[in-house]
Amino acid sequence: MLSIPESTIPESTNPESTTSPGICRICSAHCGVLATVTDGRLTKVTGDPDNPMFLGYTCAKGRALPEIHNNPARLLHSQKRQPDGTYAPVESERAMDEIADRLRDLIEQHGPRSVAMYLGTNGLPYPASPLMANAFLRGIESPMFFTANTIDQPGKQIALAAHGHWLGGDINFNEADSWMLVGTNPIVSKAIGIPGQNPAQRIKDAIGRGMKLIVIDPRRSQTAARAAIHIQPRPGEDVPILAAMINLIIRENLCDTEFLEPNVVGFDKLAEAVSAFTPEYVAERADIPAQQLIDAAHLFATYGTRPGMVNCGTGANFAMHGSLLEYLALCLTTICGRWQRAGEPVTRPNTLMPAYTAKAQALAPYEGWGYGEQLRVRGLTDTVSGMPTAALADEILLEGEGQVKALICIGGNPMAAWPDQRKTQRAMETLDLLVTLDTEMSLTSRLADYVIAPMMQMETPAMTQGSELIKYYAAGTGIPAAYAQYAPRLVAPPESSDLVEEWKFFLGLAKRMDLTLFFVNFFGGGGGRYMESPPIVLTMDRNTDLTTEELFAEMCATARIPLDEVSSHPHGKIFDVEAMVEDADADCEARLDIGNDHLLSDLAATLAEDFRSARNNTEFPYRLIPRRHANFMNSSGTGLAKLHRGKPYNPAYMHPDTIAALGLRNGDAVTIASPHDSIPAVLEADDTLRADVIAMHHAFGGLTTEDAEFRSRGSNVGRLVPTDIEYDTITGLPRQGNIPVSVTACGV
Ligand SMILES: Nc1nc2c(c(=O)[nH]1)N[C@H]1C(S)=C(S)[C@@H](COP(=O)(O)OP(=O)(O)OC[C@H]3O[C@@H](n4cnc5c(=O)[nH]c(N)nc54)[C@H](O)[C@@H]3O)O[C@H]1N2
Ligand SMILES: Nc1nc2c(c(=O)[nH]1)N[C@H]1C(S)=C(S)[C@@H](COP(=O)(O)OP(=O)(O)OC[C@H]3O[C@@H](n4cnc5c(=O)[nH]c(N)nc54)[C@H](O)[C@@H]3O)O[C@H]1N2
Ligand code: SF4
Ligand SMILES: [Mo]
Repeated sequence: MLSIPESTIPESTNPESTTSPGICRICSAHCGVLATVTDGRLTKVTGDPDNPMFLGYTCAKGRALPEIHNNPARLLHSQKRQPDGTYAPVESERAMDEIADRLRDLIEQHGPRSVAMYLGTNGLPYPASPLMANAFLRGIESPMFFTANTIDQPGKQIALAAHGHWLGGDINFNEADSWMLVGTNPIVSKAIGIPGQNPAQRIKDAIGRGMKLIVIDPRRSQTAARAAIHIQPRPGEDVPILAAMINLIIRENLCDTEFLEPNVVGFDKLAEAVSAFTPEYVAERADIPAQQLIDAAHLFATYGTRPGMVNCGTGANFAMHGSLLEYLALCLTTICGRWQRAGEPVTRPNTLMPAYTAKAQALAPYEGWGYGEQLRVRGLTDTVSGMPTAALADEILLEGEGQVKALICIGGNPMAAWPDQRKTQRAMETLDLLVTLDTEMSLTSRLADYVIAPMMQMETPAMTQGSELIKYYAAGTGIPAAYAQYAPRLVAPPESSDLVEEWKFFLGLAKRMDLTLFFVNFFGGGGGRYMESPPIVLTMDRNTDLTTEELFAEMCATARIPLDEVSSHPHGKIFDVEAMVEDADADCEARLDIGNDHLLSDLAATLAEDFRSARNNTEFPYRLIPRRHANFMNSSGTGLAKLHRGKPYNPAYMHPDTIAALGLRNGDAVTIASPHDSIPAVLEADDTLRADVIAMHHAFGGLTTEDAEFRSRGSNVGRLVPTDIEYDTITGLPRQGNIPVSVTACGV
């Protein structure tokens, strides 16, 4: 039975203004907010003081939701490219007719593999959208489902597959005495390590309680500024640093042997593999004091009565050895026994996800890569982290059997965010059919045949299930409490608009193509991640007629707390769930593996790297590293004055002494060149950086022909990144960080 009624926009006694609780889903924190609708328009979004999880917290992005909704650049009608290259509105039902026809033709001529899909970050706000998109692709029997995950931190799932999962789950940050963060800045990103629900407050509380934080970052980031130990290394040296810490902890017998003995295999292999990573060797490589490395290892291994975990972020993952890095982070966590144990509370007990019994035991490693669909380039395959997105442009450009001819992009922006922007643009222009689902004429939409205009956040029902489930992708993510919120539609789409909900677009295509779809809850794609409970499968065909609210109710049919119970607490609720980690099964033989041969042989290979001559690269003397912008979610929002505050570009941040040594000045225009390509940029002094490093936000800039507009659009960092020279051989993730670059005045 349906528990959630189809929501109608609230009628208020005061017709002018209504304020209701809602959920911002711009990022995975999913803050509970208060949304004010005045005369049918979203006019104000603020924090919700009555939300027990967020206690009034929001960030600048969430508070800009009215400007995002009412943005004059927002598409109110789907668009179709005309023969002369301009765009004209097309009725959404008609667009579906035409797209279904073209897909049918392409599949008939070239087979189902010719149709690919790419899911970007704006799948997250609409929980049914990625799942229906994936069901559609399976419906046409194409294996070509790609997501932003494989240009993000795919090593997290690879590492979990190689190491196994601890079924007792994560330690609770809010109770821990120490924590280590490697190349992540959760105070800004709300993504990893420090819980994303108001991370600045969480870390303040934690430090007040006595927590000691170790942060490894070439920049004194907002998070590093709060660290007890901030290691500020050369970028790209995180693998040696973690190996050295493991080495020290093993040599000094600081491991949790009681935990290791019954739960873990591979210890001797790990000990052998890290043995060459002495503090002195790594200190020289990473250009850090050896004593600081030793102090950090000691702090992590011995400080406090409830010591914490280690989590890595994008900065560290982009440096080519992401899978190995994430594996070493799990190994370090495991040798110190940093998992929740029998008799302790379950940190992430699930609320809109199914209840389960957490057990103090291992789930054995499983096959993580090298199976399934083979790509036609670089020997890459499908993996537990999904198909390698960095190879999709090649699959579009490479002629022959299996060539991709049609691409559907959902809430993603390849032209802004994929590596090798020039190749990406060639690929987008080569496609027979490019469809984007986007709220504006994004860079990618400007190359599309059809742009489908979707409803936006507050025009659709919302729930926190998606924020909960990210814990299955990685340690240190997800909601650390039995918290959930549901919010109905809060505002009607603008008058005379023609907007579709994305999942209905895919069901609409399927109906026209007479497909029966199997909608699988929880995971839209990407294979064999572990979950305790079986997913829900819904069969959908041309007779299916569901509201989004009904679909949400189906998706939550196995929730620990029923959706109607959750929805009866409009400000969200932390439920009283007594979930404790139970003892291991008596017959459990599964073990975590810290001696994976494949990954440890990669570690041996890093020893052979000639770091001294790489350091003395006079042609490309600096290293370009990534960092997130507090006011934008990747490319989203960069055009909004309220968010860019007069600076619509992404500066090249550089240490003031380095700028001066180059004879340049703050604000100068420069050319940043990598061995692959170059971009223009504007220099900005930033003394939080190492002197040999430049930091830039990604996903800015125009098309490849629009470099002259760099002061109004910014510059595309992905342009500097080749996809096929240096990459993680398992996931295909290219070296998107630690990029060797030169900086020269460009006199604009
Ligand atoms: N060089 C470099 N490259 C990187 C990174 C880096 O740090 N450096 N980071 C990588 C990472 S971690 C990621 S996740 C990827 C991101 O890659 P993508 O997800 O492909 O990029 P986004 O810019 O997040 O794309 C978001 C798109 O969604 C649209 N949008 C906004 N709101 C809505 C909405 O409500 N509905 C719909 N349908 N669309 C909407 C925006 O207009 C935009 O076009 O980039 C990766 N690329
Ligand atoms: N405001 C905001 N929030 C976001 C996003 C956004 O665009 N804006 N994007 C979202 C997305 S898609 C993701 S994936 C997450 C990412 O979340 P995070 O991984 O936390 O990303 P960043 O905030 O860029 O933090 C990366 C840090 O790594 C450091 N770093 C760079 N190179 C290296 C290196 O080689 N080694 C080490 N140790 N550190 C290095 C950088 O200086 C930076 O401080 O954030 C999400 N949240
Ligand atoms: S932290 Fe994320 S979810 Fe919260 S208001 Fe900001 S963008 Fe929205
Ligand atoms: Mo990401």
